[in-house]
Amino acid sequence: PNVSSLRKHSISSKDAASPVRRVSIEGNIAVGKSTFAKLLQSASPDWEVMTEPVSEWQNIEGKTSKERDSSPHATVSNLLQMMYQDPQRWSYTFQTYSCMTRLRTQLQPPPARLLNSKALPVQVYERSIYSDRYIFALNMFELGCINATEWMVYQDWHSLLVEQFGHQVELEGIIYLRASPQKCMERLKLRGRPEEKGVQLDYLEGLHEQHEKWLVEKSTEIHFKKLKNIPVLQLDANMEFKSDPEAREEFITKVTFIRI
Ligand code: DCP
Repeated sequence: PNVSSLRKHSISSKDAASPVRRVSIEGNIAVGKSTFAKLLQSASPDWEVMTEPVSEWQNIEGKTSKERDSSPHATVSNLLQMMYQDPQRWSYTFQTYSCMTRLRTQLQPPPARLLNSKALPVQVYERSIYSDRYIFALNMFELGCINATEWMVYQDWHSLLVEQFGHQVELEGIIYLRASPQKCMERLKLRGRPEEKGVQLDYLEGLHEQHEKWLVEKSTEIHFKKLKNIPVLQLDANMEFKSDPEAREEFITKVTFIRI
């Protein structure tokens, strides 16, 4: 799949019922998804980024007013940290919560500005409920951090959610930011998120393999027919697109091309 197949696809599959197109940015930890998403947003007013709800995973407390009333001093948990510190104990819980909060975020209606746009508005997701399952949860299962029963339960509720809500967050394309695990490790160290201090290169290598199997080799067993046919635009994210204006320009050109 290349840029032209993504373009062809987006023309033919424009869903008249949906006022916006949705595209997800996928890639390894710290590859630069947020930077790239901001770049897209600044390049065109018709692109709106929905960021990943990482802060919710770092900061969990009772959400409903009833819960707050019953325990005003509820402790705040950092589930991201708990998962990295004790993956066997917390991976299932983390994967449940990250997928649920992502879906909740992505189900929010697009802003009016986007709906009123005369051009073709695009909502850009940082990751998707599909990478939650086919990259992270699957990887944790294969590493033995999610056991067979947890994996069965995860897949069961994930499939139900996709059946019920999938059409509301349906993707027209995926942008795969592809970089070597070594490059991601450099960027991860540079950004220094405290919870990720213990992340080792072999973990990033495992996640890289999962991305390759899903988006390049297409050998991951995917359970949703529509997802199998989604076009993928691959970008070489080893380039320093944050600091190099030429690399930035090249990325934008490739992505805007798919909108014609
Ligand atoms: N994570 C996870 N399981 C998921 C989703 C995310 O374990 N299903 C973890 C990986 C990271 C953190 O959550 O430690 C944030 O995930 P991302 O890689 O999506 O976000 P980044 O901030 O690393 O992206 P980037 O630097 O590319 O913008």
